[in-house]
Amino acid sequence: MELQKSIKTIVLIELLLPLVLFIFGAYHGVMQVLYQSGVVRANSVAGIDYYQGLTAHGVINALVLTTMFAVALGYVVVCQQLKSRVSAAGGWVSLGLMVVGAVLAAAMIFAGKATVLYTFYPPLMAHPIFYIGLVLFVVGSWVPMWTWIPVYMQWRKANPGQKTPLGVVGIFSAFIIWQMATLPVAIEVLVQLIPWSMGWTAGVNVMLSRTLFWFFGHPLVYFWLMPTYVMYYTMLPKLGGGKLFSDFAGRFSFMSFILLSCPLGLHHQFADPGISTSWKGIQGVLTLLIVIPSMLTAFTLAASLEHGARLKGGIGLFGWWKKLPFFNADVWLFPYLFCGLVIFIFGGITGVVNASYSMNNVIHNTAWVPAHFHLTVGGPIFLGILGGSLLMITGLLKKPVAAPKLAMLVPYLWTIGVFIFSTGFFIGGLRGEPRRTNLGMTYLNPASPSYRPDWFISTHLGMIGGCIMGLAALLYFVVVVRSLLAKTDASLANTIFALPVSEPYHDEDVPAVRNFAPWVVVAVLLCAAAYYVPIHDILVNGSANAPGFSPNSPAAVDTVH
Ligand code: HAS
Repeated sequence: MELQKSIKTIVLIELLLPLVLFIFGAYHGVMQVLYQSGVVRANSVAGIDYYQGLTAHGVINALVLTTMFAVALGYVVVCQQLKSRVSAAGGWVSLGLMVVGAVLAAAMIFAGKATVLYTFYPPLMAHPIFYIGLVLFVVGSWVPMWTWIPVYMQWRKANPGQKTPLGVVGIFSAFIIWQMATLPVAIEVLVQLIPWSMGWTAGVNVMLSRTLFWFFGHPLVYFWLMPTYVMYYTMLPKLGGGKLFSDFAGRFSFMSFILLSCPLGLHHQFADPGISTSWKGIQGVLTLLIVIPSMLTAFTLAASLEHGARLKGGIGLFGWWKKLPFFNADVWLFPYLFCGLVIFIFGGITGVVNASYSMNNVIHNTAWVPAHFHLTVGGPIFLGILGGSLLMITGLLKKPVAAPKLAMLVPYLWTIGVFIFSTGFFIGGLRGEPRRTNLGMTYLNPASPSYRPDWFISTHLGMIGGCIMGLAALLYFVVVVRSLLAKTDASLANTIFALPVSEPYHDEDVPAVRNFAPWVVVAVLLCAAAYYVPIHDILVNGSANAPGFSPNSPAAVDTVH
């Protein structure tokens, strides 16, 4: 069924607007590696200083692009797979709130009044409008699921006994995680940060806000991951010429993420004071458990790809790989998903290193951490967003993908870039290179007493990789703009746009993964169990409330009004 007209317009705005913002996000990414390597030795370029640029890079790429894509994909999957219409009014309200929120937050960042990085931890203080923008953005992103639920309930009534389509399970799992995750950060922003930035409270309990942030921050990464996992499970096997090896594996992975995404944010706080080591240890173990759905995904997708390749005549233990459509421009989407998987192998392994309490001591707050997350959010998720956006934009506008060969090369170029970038950052991290630091001004400045020539190679590797990633992003924009300018394809105009959906090879029917409710209940209980004591300890043992700071000065600021 064709997407209803208004929802089509909403989805297109949700895909195109963040891509426009991404031009700034990508530019500031390239600027980061230039500052880091000392190629640019300055505090600011074109009136935007280092930390402002880093904040824009993180907020645009990690918060706005990812969330709007999740909502857009959610609309298309829910409407297509449930063959239903959804509330257009809800869609406009959601879009309006997200756009106003994103614009307010971006305006504060570019005005230099919200230089607080994407984690906005206090005591760094932003202008209240930045926090209000974030609140509007998040509330806007809540609305779509509330409008999808009645549609889903009607579908269940009309289709008794039928399994919910797998893509819908993935989208609902993502947004359930999002609802659960955003409650603690809503408390942080509404109760702590807005009153503090307004000057109504003298200080803020930094430990509490960091803990509330990471209660949100880790499930956030799985919210980023889920739309790409939906594409992996529902589209990739078909693009590879085969079927999804196990339908149950997909459902179980999605449901496990609901269960395990939230109660483990303390692994970002292993180095924080005020939280007992036992609770850090417990959440560390839970973190290792969340590797299970991803390993299950790895084996299931590998088996699905093998199935497709063997159907096409692939033989031998490894010979079947040759039959996958790596360089077939007709299936240009395949490399976006496949390269993401290859990158994620390394993102996953380094995640396990991070989660290991003792090894975390070596890498925490070093360049290792951005190396890890560019192999996760900057790898599979980002490539999924690029590929998925191009597919939906051209599909909904009934236009051909201009330059499909170029479109196909983008993910390979990005992969080369991100591997070089991360190799440099991993090596640097192990040598103590700090993250979030304008190294060119001090450590890589031969005139400085802090000069560290041993960081030259790692930062320059990062710079080369970052520039290749910038080039890949540029080529992607060439494809998008050329596709937008292309004429509507007459043959496409008469066909209904639909996302590819893989059939299952094993279509198991396991009652445990048919219903969300038990998973949500256990997830809420697990969160309560994992956070009750740490938050209680922070509140009871207390810490002096901190005044606000800006990253450029050691002196406290009253407000940034
Ligand atoms: Fe992470 C820090 C632990 C996954 C993102 N992570 C971050 C930060 C971000 C981030 C943004 O425990 C920095 C936050 C900040 O600013 O401070 N992370 C993990 C673990 C996992 C993990 C255990 N992270 C992610 C994902 C992210 C993400 C996903 C984004 C979406 N991470 C940590 C920890 C820290 C951290 C600590 C704090 C560090 C510190 O000290 O600050 C796991 O979920 C990973 C499981 C994944 C796998 C990989 C499965 C592989 C697959 C591919 C299969 C390939 C196939 C193709 C089939 C086990 C599915 C075959 C092809 C062939 C060629 C063979």
